[in-house]
Amino acid sequence: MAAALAEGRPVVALESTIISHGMPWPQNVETALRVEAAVREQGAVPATIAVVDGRLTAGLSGTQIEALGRAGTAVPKASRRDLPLLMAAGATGATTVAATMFIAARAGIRVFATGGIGGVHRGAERSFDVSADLLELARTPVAVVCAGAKAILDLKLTLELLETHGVPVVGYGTDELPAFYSRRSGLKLPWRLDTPQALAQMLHAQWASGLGGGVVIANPIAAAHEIAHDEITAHIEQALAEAQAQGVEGAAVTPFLLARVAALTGGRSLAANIELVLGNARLGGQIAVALATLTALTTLTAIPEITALTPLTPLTPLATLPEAGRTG
Ligand code: PSU
Ligand code: MN
Repeated sequence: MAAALAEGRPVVALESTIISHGMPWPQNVETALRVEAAVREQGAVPATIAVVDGRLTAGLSGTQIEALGRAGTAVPKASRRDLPLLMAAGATGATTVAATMFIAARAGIRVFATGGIGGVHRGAERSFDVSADLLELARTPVAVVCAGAKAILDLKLTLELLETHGVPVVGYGTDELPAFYSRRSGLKLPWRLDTPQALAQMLHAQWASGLGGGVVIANPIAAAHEIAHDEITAHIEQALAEAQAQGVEGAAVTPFLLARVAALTGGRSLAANIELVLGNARLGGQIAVALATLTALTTLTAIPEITALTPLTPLTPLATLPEAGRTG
């Protein structure tokens, strides 16, 4: 993994909360290994990320992935705020999107594939429960390929907060924000791109110009694996009601809701979850490969000013890309 990065080869980061908290054993380990294989099939190198014995680690071994998966929720969920404590204690933690982005960026990895991101929770105007994933997206230069976010969240407010923080949310082959199990949420996205090359070009423009920050690449679940919006909504409403009745708060909210929705939908939701993560891993691999080709022409960090973008003339300006279109 380190050699791949040093040589400028494409690398895709993968998170570990999805392994220990997002899926049951043994499907979690099977999926994590299949996701790594899916990245490799696209010609990129996978780097599963976690805190292992206090070390921020990008590129877990198969044995380390297996250990995280077997331990399940006994491994603490690690978001950004937990990293210094785990490091100081020499402890192990399963990294969320926020913590995975931070470690990926430190390792020089720009593309990260996962299932769904955290966001603004329903009722956040009272609870203030807003995932650290959104603020990490505002500050850390990593593109997160996901199937949108689960409708356990307030997806409209999630988009509003990302807009406030200047985080691009780009639909891959879609005009709408996907809602994890469902291809559609009814929420229009401002931008849509239809090829990994166009996505790579957009990422390159963002980082070469000094804009910095993250990007959400929203890749809808394949139609064959989708669970209809109406079907999932009833289960989500029930899970939310249970969380409220039981007074679930803080970092426990997301795992509680994920587990309840999974239980209420039965095995179907797990199958859909696995398929969408695999789809995101494939797209992440393709984007990383395209981005490595572009960045080989120039270096991201060596370009402090927008005027320095002129060396990029071999690239077609984004606005004129035929597959790129403003949708909203
Ligand atoms: N949403 C999912 N599956 C997940 C998560 C979110 O559909 O596994 C995990 C991710 O690791 C994400 C985290 O970063 O939950 C968000 O937790 P919180 O809302 O506490 O920030
Ligand atoms: Mn939260």
